[in-house]
Amino acid sequence: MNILVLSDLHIDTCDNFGTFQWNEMDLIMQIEGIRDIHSIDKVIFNGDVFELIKYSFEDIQKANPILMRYFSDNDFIFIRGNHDVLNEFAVNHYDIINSLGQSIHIEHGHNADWLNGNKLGRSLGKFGLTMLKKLSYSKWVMNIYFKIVALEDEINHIPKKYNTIKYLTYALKLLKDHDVVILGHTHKLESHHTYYLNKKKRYLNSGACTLGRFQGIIMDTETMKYELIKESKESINNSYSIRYAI
Ligand SMILES: [Mn+2]
Repeated sequence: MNILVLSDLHIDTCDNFGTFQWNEMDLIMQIEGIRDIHSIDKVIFNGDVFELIKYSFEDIQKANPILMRYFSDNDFIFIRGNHDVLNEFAVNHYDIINSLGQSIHIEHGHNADWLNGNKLGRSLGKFGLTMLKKLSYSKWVMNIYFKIVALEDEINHIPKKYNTIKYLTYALKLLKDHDVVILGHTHKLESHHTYYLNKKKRYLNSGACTLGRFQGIIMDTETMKYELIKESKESINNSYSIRYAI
């Protein structure tokens, strides 16, 4: 079986504060193109598909009607991330066992963080947001908030923000019971091979599809052969024009 794993789209209402920055049709065409070329049997969305911390699901639906229709018309798997824990249609993880008995474990990966991984951390985060919403009528409070967010972005910029060793350590723990572990969450597309418990093990991260990027993983679950996909808006536009020219 060929799988395509995508994560961290953070689909928003396409206002100025979001990071999705995709045109619905462009994204659909990109996914469909890959499904076609690589004969993908299953598309798995590995968490943080929706930005439900900043926006309501209803507003996101209204802003992206074609994409929502596309999701509901297809037999896709949705895994829960820390930004879309409220997604009712999502599962906490997805596991595949191939004909050789090898196992692939896919989860978003936020359980490696203290703040995201426990209920207290999540409710603290929610409390902050509720307060912010209450204060959002005040322009100067919002101005200060955006300054803090910008500053924090500068200081804790990805990948510095995510100490990726932490996720590697978390993946190694999961690799005791699995042959392949695929996480998302760090927005850093990567792959590591190691021999562990006398077996070849692989940790992959599906990266992100925010800010016009398109990153993900294609894997043949029988041979465990995989490919990392990394495209920018520009390269995608070029490949569209090539496709159209033909
Ligand atoms: Mn996340």
